[in-house]
Amino acid sequence: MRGRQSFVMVRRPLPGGARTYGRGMEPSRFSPFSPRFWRSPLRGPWLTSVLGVVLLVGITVLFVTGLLSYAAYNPGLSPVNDKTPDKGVLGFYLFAWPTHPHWLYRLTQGVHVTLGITLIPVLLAKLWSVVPRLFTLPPARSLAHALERLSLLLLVGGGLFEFVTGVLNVQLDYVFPGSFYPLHFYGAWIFFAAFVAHAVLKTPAALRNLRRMREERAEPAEVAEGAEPTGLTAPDPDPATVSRRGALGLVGGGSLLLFATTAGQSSDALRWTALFAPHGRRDPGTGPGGFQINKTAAYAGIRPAETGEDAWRLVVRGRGGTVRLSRAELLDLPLHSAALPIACVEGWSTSDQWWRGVRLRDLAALVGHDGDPPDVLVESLQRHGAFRRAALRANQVADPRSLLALSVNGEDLTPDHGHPARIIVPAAPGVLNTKWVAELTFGDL
Ligand SMILES: Nc1nc2c(c(=O)[nH]1)N[C@H]1C(S)=C(S)[C@@H](COP(=O)(O)O)O[C@H]1N2
Ligand SMILES: [Mo]
Repeated sequence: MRGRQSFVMVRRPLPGGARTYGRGMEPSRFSPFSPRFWRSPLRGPWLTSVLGVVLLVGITVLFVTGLLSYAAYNPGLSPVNDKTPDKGVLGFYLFAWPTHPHWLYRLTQGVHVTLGITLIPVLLAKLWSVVPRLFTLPPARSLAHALERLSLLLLVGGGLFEFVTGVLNVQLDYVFPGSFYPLHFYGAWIFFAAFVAHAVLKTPAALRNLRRMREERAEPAEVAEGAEPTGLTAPDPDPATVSRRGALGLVGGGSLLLFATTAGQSSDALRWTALFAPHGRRDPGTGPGGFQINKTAAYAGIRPAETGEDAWRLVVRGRGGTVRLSRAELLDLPLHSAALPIACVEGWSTSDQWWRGVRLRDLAALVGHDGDPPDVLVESLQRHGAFRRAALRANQVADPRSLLALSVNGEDLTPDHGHPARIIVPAAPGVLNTKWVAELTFGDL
């Protein structure tokens, strides 16, 4: 492959348009496996290094916030919460999700989704910048090279898979019924393993490129000239139509635009700006219940007949026995208020709403769990769907702000927000805030 080397190293046309490679060795410029097929003068170590360093930081944050989100679901607590029962050692880091600060999940998941969407242009530009390398022939020169190619496949495939599953889940409302969690979770580990291997191999060179650029105040093109041959720089470039800095500006501008049309999903006041956020345009109505709704009562199949004062009874079970309470009886128990947000795995969240209801720990005490309340299994009136049941951990039950809420912002819960009663727990993902609650079982999960 002597000829191929020279394509990579020599990019300047010689006088008279002659090039240094021999005529007979020129691969076709119509084959993507030929370096001559890739003609953009923008490609080069500089562009790839800048994008790579941005992704190094960004994807690490995505991975950490993703693992936090997984932990926040309490998957280790009960099979009811666990969408990935075969996780094995991948659950090694699971911990009891705290209830402080009360906006914790709002922050971590808002960052996860908004950052993920913001990084899409950077990811695509990075792939574009290295695409000639993805086509290099032969596929494997040695075992080590074969392994490198395999890790690249997992890196590119895994990266695209994680971004696509994440965006689809957020945009299309559970296109993978029940299977999003395992897909996105196992995919994340495969992707991140390949990402770490890649970062260890490439970060030193990327940082070297950027440092040279700064120290020598060199132009991007000169950095490309001086850098080791990477197979990134077009041997036979077309004339430039935009500078490398200009191209970077376009990518950054795209990211900024996505950020500006996504970030508003974490604020009630700015939600109208969140054009790319899910439920951004679903009108939750006005008044006390006029904040973001995920699934409506109609969607969940809740019939008005089963939520009326005569029909509905809350069943509370514990080691001391079982009690059944009407809504009127619940309203006669000591009521407490808590200002807490709804924060969904999809990234959107509401500002704090004023919930009022019975403390979960008081309900535990009613059925024989005084002092030190245990875990609780919450079951909804809803008959189908992944979110009709959820388990809460003892620390969540014990928090005085954890309520079986009966009203919000000064009025009875609306049907869509969970009337006759719903769970609200500080710092927890929305999915644990079960609506249309029918039964609570303390202890014995
Ligand atoms: N029974 C039941 N409770 C549920 C859900 C559901 O689908 N069914 N969705 C959960 C999810 S994913 C979220 S984000 C919150 C949304 O609450 P909201 O619609 O009142 O904003 O409710 C949670 N409680
Ligand atoms: Mo949610």
